[in-house]
Amino acid sequence: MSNRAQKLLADIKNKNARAIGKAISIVENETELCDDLLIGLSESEMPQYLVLGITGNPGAGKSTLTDKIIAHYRKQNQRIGIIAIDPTSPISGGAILGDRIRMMQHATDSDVVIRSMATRGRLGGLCSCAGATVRIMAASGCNPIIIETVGVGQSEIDIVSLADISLLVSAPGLGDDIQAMKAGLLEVADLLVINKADLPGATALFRDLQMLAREKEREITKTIASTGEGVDKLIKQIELLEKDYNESSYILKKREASKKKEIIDWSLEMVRAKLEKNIEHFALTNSDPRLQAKDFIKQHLKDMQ
Ligand SMILES: Nc1nc2c(ncn2[C@@H]2O[C@H](COP(=O)(O)OP(=O)(O)OP(=O)(O)O)[C@@H](O)[C@H]2O)c(=O)[nH]1
Ligand SMILES: [Mg+2]
Repeated sequence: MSNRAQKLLADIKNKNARAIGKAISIVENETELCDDLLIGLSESEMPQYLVLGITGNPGAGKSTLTDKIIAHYRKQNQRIGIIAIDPTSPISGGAILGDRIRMMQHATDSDVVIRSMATRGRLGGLCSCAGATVRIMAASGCNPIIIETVGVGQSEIDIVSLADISLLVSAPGLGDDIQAMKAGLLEVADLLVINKADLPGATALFRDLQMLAREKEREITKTIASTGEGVDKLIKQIELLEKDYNESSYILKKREASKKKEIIDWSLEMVRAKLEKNIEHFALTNSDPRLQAKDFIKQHLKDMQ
C-alpha cells in the first residue's frame, strides 16, 4: 500500500470527515488511489457494523423516519453513517435536496456521516460504490450505516442485497396502492413499515399488507415518523432481527450474497469501460451487430485484468 493510501486510511479511522469524503470520491470516480485504498481497507480489522436499508415509495416518509432513527442511535452515542441514494429519476428529482433539508438537524453533528450518491450512469447499479462506501464509513466507526433509496428503478432491489436488514416503508395517500409496490420487494424486505399512520387509509393499507405479508409471518409496524410515534417499537424489531440473524448465521449468508452482487456490479462496470474503449478500433463487418458483438467480446475480453 502506498504512503498516501496508508495516510488516508489512518485519517478515516481517526474519523476525519474530509478524509472520509475524499475516500468515497476516490472509489466513486475510480481514481488512481482507489485499488490501493481498497486493499488497505480489506486488510484492516473492521469494527462490527449493521447495514440498514430503507426503501419505499417516493414521499412515504423514509427520510423523516431515518431522521428519527438517527436521533435514537445518537442518544446512545453511536456514530451513524447515512448513504442517500439518488436514483436520478424524473419522478423523484430533487429528493436529495429534500433529504438534506430534513436531516439538517444532524448536519452539524460530526458523528453523523451523510453522503448522497447517484446511480445514474452506473451500469452495475448501486452495489459497487455503495458497498465500498459502507466499509469506509464502518472503518471510521459508524454503526449502523443506513442506506436510503427511493422505490423506483433498480436501486431498491439492490438495497435489499446490500443491507443486512431492509425496511420497506409504505404510506397511505400516495395514490399508489400495494399493487404498485413491486411484489418482489415486498417478499424480500425484512421489515414492513406503514408510515403516516395518522392519515386515513392507514388501516386499509395495513389490512392489504397483512394479507401479503402473512406467508413470511412478518410483523408490520405502524409509525408516524413526523412525531416519532412507533419508532421505538420499530427499532426494537430491528434489534431483535439483528440478534436473530446473528445467532442463526443468516447474516453471514446475506453478506456473502451481497459481496457476490458487488463483484458482479464492479465487473459490469469494468467490462463496459473496456468495451467502450476498444470499440473505436473494431473493424465493422456487414453481419448483424448481435453477431458482431459475439466476435467483439471474444476478441476483447480475453485480456481483461
Ligand atoms: N402526516 C404525516 N406526514 C408525514 C409523516 N412522515 C413524514 N411525513 C411527511 O411526508 C413528506 C415526505 O416525507 P419524506 O421523509 O421526505 O419522505 P421520503 O420517503 O424520504 O421521500 P423521497 O425521499 O422524496 O422519496 C414530508 O412532508 C413529511 O413531513 C407521518 O408519519 N405523517
Ligand atoms: Mg427521502
